[in-house]
Amino acid sequence: MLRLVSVAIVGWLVVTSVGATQQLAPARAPLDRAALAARVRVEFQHAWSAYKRLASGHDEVNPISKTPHDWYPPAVLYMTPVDSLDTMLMMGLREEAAATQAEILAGLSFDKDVSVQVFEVTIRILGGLISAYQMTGEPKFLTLAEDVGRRMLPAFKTPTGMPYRFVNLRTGATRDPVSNPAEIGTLMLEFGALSRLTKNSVYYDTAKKALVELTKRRDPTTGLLGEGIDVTTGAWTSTRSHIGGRIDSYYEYVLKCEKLFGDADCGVMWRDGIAAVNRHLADDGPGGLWYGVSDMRTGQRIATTYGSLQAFLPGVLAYGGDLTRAARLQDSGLEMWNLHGIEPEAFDYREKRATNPRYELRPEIMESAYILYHYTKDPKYLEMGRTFFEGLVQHCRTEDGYTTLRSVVTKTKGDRQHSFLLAETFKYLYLLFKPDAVNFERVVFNTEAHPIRRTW
Ligand code: DMJ
Repeated sequence: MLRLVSVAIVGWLVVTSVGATQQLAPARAPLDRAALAARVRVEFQHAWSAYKRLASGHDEVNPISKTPHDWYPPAVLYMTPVDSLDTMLMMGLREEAAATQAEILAGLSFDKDVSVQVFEVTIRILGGLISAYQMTGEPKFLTLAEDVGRRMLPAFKTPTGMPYRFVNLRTGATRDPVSNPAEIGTLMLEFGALSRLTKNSVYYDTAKKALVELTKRRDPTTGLLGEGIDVTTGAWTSTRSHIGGRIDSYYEYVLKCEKLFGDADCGVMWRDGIAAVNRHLADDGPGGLWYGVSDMRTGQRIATTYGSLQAFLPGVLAYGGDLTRAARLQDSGLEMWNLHGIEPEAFDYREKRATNPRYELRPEIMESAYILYHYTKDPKYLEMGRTFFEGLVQHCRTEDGYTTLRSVVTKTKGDRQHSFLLAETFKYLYLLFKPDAVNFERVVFNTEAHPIRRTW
């Protein structure tokens, strides 16, 4: 039987169990949710003002070199403004929101001879515009959303109906047939909502066909997806299966597609898919619950790697009703975070070692804390949120906004303030401390944290 002994020393809390000594953890001030929400809001403004000062009119800012960054130069898609607007509205930053709305409506146009990544433009731009339309009631946002949605449709003209990765916004020319489940399966919420809002079913039907065709190609024995597939032949190009980048948000979207549209096919895809994941990818041992990498054909484990992208899964498990696995996996994520005071991109959970030491300002672990707190009201998730927020501020804040880390071990800084820092990372932290800023039951967040309301 485990006996716990708790000793409070001035400024420190020592918790030991017989036979195991845990690390000394600094005692913390009582958690003040309103004060934390206010601090998150101030840090969001710090990041936004750096973007405005150094990169206004561009996609993102490089905060160390103090230069702008555009994804598809010379075109600009206003990634940061579009990604940030609904966060500003939720935070009650009225002046910033009004100016950002005016800037987007005056400057954003999709008539550009550039080849763009369908997935990224869908989750950031199309998702952001749909949220902006629903939150402001401004019809020009819907016009822009429909314009970009229509320009992406040629990507789906393949023998399988699964889209190319890139499409030219002006000419419709496509490229990069080797795609992956995340890029094929993370379009349904935005395209589906666009159909509902414009009453034109083409977007819903096109994204759904891609999702169905992808799902049909799951391994018939294991039920797993690989991480690479050729959209022209339907053949898998990589049979590595996991819940990280290139596959992750497929699972998120089949669940959310059922929640947002009541689509029963998506519900079946979710239940079958997550059952296969729990069976073949979950790694439940003395070191806790993790999800690793297996071969989709055999289910055999080929790597014991988790990471900052995988940290979305506790939230999605909780959203799907599996609070037990969700809570255990989030505890594992916290352990990964605590090793260096901030989480790595990839982590070998058997060796307890960062295998890719970067930190990209990712939000997934905060998002999971937010969703778990919503369902459980367990204050431990508020404490986790405080840990994540403080680590972010301590290691990634710069004079000019926030930057990535090249290494969570050495804390060497990178040079990019990704737009999802403003769309997601600060939004989920804010909502964790101030949940009434949004009605959780009335919206479904897309994978870039843009809330979509079921108005149909
Ligand atoms: C975001 O663009 C989205 O959350 C996507 O699903 C994964 N990558 C980033 C954040 O990490």
